[in-house]
Amino acid sequence: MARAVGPERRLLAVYTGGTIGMRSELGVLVPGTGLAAILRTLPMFHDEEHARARGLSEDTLVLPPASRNQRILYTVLECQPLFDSSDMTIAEWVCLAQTIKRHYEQYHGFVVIHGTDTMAFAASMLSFMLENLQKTVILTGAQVPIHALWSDGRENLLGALLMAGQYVIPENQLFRGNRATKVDARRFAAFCSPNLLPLATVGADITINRELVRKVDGKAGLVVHSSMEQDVGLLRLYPGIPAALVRAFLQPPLKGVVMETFGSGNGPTKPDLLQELRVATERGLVIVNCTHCLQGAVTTDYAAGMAMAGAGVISGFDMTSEAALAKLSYVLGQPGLSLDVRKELLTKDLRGEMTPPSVEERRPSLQGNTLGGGVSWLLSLSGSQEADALRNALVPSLACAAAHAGDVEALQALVELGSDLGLVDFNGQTPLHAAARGGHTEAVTMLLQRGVDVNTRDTDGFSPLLLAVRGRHPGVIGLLREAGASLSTQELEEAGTELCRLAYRADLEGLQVWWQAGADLGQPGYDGHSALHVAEAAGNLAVVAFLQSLEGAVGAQAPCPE
Ligand code: ASN
Repeated sequence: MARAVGPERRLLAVYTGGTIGMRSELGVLVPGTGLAAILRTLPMFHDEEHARARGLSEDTLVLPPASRNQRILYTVLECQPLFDSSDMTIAEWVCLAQTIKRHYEQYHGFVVIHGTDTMAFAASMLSFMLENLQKTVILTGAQVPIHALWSDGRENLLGALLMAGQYVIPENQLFRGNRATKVDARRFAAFCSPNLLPLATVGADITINRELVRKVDGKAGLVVHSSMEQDVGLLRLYPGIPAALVRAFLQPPLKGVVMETFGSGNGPTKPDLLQELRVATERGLVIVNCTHCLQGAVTTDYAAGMAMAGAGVISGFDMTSEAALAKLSYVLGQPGLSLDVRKELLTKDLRGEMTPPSVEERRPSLQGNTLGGGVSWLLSLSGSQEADALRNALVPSLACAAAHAGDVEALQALVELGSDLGLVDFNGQTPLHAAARGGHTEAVTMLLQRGVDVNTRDTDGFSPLLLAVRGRHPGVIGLLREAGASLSTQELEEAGTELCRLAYRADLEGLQVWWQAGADLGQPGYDGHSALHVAEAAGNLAVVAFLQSLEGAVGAQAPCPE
């Protein structure tokens, strides 16, 4: 950020509509043409004497001197048609970005005069469309028309022209545009920037918050990204929202959704709702989680927040919904990127729109062990082809190691990286096998919530359920059975001999986990004897009692939970 030098600063004021230039027609406000003509009559906006003495052309206005040796000259470019900003869409904002590009070399800075209702969306969209911006672009508007006796329009527009003329701030507003949101329909202080301090405050003096102003990269030229995805939407959750309604909203052609959740990114944990989210994200729909609170960020502090992440929803951290929608539109509109790279871009700060927690803050446990270090390192790789190939090769083994260690944070980090947790490692095992073998209920829950295949077999034909039985993990067995896991015919047939061995050793716990997993405890061993025969012969009375207590004695199977 630097103070602009030179005796004359030329600005382009692009007038798109909004209350600032509106007129009353049949008792309602409608967009009004001829803003430049109104400004020409107001001495604070035009120094007619100076314009004449300087021989300025008809379309050029000049402000009275703001500082001793500098004049701000500006031209109003009136768009056709003019809009109440409620009618603006991505297409109009693309035109706006292209207008700025067309006039970029001619002017020192730009003021966009826009309706306030959707100004936060406009500012966010422009922040993504305009890459390597090296000139100031300020959006301004008003709550009351500029020609009214008592209007905020004069102060706002004058402030914007002075800021854009005197400072080089490659940002969109005195608030950073992609951090602002409209919070009042009537008051003059209509906007706030809940998660970032203002870039500048205007009082008797203009005070610039220098550390917050993004640095200009002097070499790179302006790039306008016009291919913004239009099939993006915004869904606000409310208590009791039906899964069917969410399903209806998430249908194609929608490609990206900003989902406004409660508090720190929490949502209902109803299985049917989570299932709809999971189905949609697995289909390739990108969902970004933003809090509907004005201030604060999305976290996974609560199970209700973790459930969102588990369903494949990406954290929007402290982004406003407006910024998140614009970012989605930008990231999904970029041609030729894989879905994983798009998702990764969404978690990164691209234009100062969010404050992602540092890797250390996000995954404190990752730093203390080799596994976490590996995941952090993977996260830091950028999206080159080599990096992607390396990542794809390492992810399945790392995911299995994380699952076996019950390290849900590492698994979550891999999910944020866009990893598929259903992939198999060199043993043909999935993370679910590893978590089941390790007896980690939290990891198993997380994997099941992500919809991994519960009956997948490894290269030896073993299912996660069999590994949980062998590891004697009743908690995991319960979760797997609830999710529809069952032992295969081969696993059941082979169980007979094992059951007899357990009965001979009076290993009641071992028999119980087989029963819990749905095995037929009457299954004979290799010599045709059942576990009950063996227990009776060995005089293991507790085992005999247990086997007989099962409904219909042996031959009964544990009921599969609904
Ligand atoms: N409806 C108006 C608009 O957004 C509101 C305003 O500018 N104050 O265009």
